[in-house]
Amino acid sequence: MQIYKYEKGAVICLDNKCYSKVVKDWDAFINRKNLHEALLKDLNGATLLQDHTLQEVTMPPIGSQEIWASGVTYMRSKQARMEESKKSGGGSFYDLVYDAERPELFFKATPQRTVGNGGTVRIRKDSSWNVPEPELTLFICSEGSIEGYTIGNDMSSRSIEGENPLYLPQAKTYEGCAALGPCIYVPRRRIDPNTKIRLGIFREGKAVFSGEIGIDQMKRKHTELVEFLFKECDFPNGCFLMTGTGIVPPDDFSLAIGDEVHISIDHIGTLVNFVGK
Ligand code: DO4
Ligand code: MG
Repeated sequence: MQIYKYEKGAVICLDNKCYSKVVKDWDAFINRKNLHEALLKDLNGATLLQDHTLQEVTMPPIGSQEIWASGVTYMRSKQARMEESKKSGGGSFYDLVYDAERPELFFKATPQRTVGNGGTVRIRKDSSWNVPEPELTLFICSEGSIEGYTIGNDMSSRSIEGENPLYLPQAKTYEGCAALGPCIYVPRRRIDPNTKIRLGIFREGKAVFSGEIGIDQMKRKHTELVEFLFKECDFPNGCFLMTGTGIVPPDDFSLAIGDEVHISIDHIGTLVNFVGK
């Protein structure tokens, strides 16, 4: 089952049928334990849509929640960070965190800094090396259970992060630094471990990079990340947690203004964003 956010509420899609439901409070709508069962009950009061064009859904499926992120959860990410911070002497931190009990978790974005499908993500003006990071993103309810999944783009400055690992918050958090969408996928059980994430970057209509990774390549369990995130933080309306990237373009690649970033994850769909100033 997928839920999309639009101006008046939610579009709930199940078995190729889509229903619209007026929702006054998105936070309360998604922040429910056993969300899948709750949504099935919600279908009773919903209107069946005859004609739906979900490509037009552009609102990120977020209310007032914080977005957090995990890092260095895939081997490819560990290698890329070690390489980019070699000169600054920061390379070994990434090696250590990959194997440590405590995962790397960082605050990524507020809803205001986040765009939806079709929105414009930004690269920092003081950054020379920029990449999108395509990440499976968990929606966790206030009680700490994983209730859904969406697609996240953890836009990142590799030049700032590589200069000094202490600059991570500046490399990761700025206006237009995150995209979420197009919907929240709410399966009956946890997401299929064979799920694939795909990234395509297009410049003037031509593909300039493409990559793919399976979520089964992740070093850590989703529940392990959530357990650490919830240790000393409360999230009254739930929260989103990006689970890290396993796709990193080669070191000579940097995003340019006008690029189109397409991130697809099985069962969820495709999140398309444009890179702007
Ligand atoms: O440690 C730096 C950030 C790592 C990250 O965002 C990732 O692995 O996805
Ligand atoms: Mg990331």
